[in-house]
Amino acid sequence: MREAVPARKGAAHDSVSDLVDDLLAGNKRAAAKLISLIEDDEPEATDALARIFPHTGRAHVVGFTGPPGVGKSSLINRLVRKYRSRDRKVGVVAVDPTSPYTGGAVLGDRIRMADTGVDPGVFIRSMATRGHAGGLALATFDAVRVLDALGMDIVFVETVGAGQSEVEIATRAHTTVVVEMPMTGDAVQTMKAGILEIGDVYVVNKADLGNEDVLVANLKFQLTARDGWIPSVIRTAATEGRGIDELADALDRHAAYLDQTGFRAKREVARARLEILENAQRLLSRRVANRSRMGRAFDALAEDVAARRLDPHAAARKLLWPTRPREK
Ligand SMILES: Nc1nc2c(ncn2[C@@H]2O[C@H](COP(=O)(O)OP(=O)(O)OP(=O)(O)O)[C@@H](O)[C@H]2O)c(=O)[nH]1
Ligand SMILES: [Mg+2]
Repeated sequence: MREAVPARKGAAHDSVSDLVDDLLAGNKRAAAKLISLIEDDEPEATDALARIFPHTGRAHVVGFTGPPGVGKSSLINRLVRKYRSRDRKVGVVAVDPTSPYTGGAVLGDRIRMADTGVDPGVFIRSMATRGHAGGLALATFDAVRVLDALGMDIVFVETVGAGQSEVEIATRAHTTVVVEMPMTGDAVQTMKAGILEIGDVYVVNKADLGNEDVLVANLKFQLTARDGWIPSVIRTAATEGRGIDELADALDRHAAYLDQTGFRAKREVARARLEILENAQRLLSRRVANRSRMGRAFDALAEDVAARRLDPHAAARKLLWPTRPREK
């Protein structure tokens, strides 16, 4: 048993470094394997991410958010082709919806987004959201880092417009694209609170359905500068390929703006803060989980609490810091 440990470690070590070498050489299979390790929260993923980290930071990371069915995947599909025609390498990380009853929709998504998958300059991957201990955002942006290290020039991240994901994406991407579609009536009122503050580029998709002028005008009227940048408002019809050139131009303009003004570096620092905290929380929760599995010490604490000898807060402190019971 004791001999098996270093042998296993050695093997894992070699395979991780091979995987990282392959990734840095532009091997898409290595990227797929690494993302699976991240998805499964395997310890090798942490090792691999540490090794690839110095080789990241080059890709322009663009987050897409917006209500379900608004056309995010369709737009990304078009953009992938557009950027390939501009000779840029493109990565896509799509976050699947968690709802168990959307299996069909997820499959449809994969099929639509996969038709560019044979090109070596394109890498598209859906991430499962179920049960990742480090939180979805952490896993997603670790996958983005893999695609960055793979040599992709631009990486699109598609999230579902639910919960905290819009805000999360805006704090992590270099450029945030908010996708909306025209509706009858006062469309702006149906937009989620806070959505006007997070976008760098607003897309009014499904312009082919008409009535888009009201939404465009409302957006232009309400949007204010973010980091000195007045958000662009672009009309598109993803299914027809309309407005895709303008959208790609807006993304490139925003990337150039961030570079020239130093805001890209500032956003990197803001993201680093979040990632440090998230990783710290993850380490801590792992530590808690390990301690609670330690058996007798944990049982004793539980008995002390049940018998009112110790309150749960003090017991938690003891669990985390057995030798420093007073520490908060
Ligand atoms: N008429 C019209 N339909 C569109 C347009 N863009 C997308 N669609 C359709 O809208 C539906 C949803 O498109 P998706 O690209 O899957 O939308 P999504 O935002 O990625 O959806 P989720 O990932 O499920 O949130 C599909 O049936 C598309 O064909 C458009 O510009 N015009
Ligand atoms: Mg989609």
